[in-house]
Amino acid sequence: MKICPQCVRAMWRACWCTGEEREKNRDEAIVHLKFLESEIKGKKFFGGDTIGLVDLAANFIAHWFRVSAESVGLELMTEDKFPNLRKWVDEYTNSSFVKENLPDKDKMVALYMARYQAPDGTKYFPKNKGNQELIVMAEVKLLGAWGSPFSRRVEMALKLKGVEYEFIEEDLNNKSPLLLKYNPIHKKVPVLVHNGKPIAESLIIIEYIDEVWEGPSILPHDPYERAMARFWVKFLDEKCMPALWKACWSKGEEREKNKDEAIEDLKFLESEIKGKKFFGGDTIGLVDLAANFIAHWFRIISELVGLELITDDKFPNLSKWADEYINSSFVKENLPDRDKMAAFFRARIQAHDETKYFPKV
Ligand SMILES: N[C@@H](CCC(=O)N[C@@H](CS)C(=O)NCC(=O)O)C(=O)O
Repeated sequence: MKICPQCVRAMWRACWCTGEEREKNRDEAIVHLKFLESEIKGKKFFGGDTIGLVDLAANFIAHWFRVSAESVGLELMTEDKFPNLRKWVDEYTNSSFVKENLPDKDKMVALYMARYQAPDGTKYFPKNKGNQELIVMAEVKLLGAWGSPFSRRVEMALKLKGVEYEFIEEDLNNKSPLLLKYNPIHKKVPVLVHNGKPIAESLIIIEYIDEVWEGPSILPHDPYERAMARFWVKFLDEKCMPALWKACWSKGEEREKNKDEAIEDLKFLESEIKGKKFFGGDTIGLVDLAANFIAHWFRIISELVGLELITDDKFPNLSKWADEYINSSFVKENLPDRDKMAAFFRARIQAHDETKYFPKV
């Protein structure tokens, strides 16, 4: 028997939510608990006369949940509704072996209360809200910029995982105190703020997202493949993208030189993508997200500045990938509008705007 994660989640959320949300989670938890109630009926432990795997797994219900429910005044596993489960909880938590191995109840209450009073609320822990209301959901904020390929990568990773988040648009010409506080070293977007804790650098953020949230994997499971994915994204950010930028924004002889360098880099990508739909295989992965820039941004800019580089005849595989990628419905929905981007770059070109985050012409 499996103590299902939905049950644990619903119980936990019922503790830390209020109002309608609490009711919804409470109802969901009750449905799951009823199965346990009937499973434990007539038995001392889920394992029979002795503690077994299911009892160990149900630890959370017997101790953690009970303590947190008491702390927040939630009535759920009541004697009248769940007599067998309550009996098991008592037997279990009072058996000398278990008692010795559970965290101290008062210490647990103190921990929950401290979290409750903390300004930033951690995942699934409550946040102080005006009239002592509690909220549950982990807070995810993304400081980004609509036109930034780095910030879009992270948004796509969050969306691939189905993570709800609040997007905070930064004005990069007038950076907010929040950005300077959360990314004092680079002062750049994106910054992911998860339960008040900031993480900067898009590739590091994506790895974090992949580790923290369930859902489709963004990095490969195989350690060697993972290492290779990391290799390619480092290559993209540190070598290939700067070379493409330089080729776009230079002129004359300088451009020819930069173009040759960019072509050399692109050839490696051309052979890496050969025979594959995405760099990640059949599905979009870390390298595809990182190569965002090539598929969308670079194409727009190179058209505007009259640079022919990733052509169908010279880079057939890469061109095919770029087409497939930007036309996949998920990606399409998450890229900045082509015309808006073009207008943005056109204005920069006309104004000879050599801002920090755009290369000098
Ligand atoms: N290596 C960083 C690059 C981020 C980056 O360059 N962000 C640009 C926007 S596209 C930025 O914030 N620029 C502001 C500045 O340079 O002052 C990452 O991967 O997150």
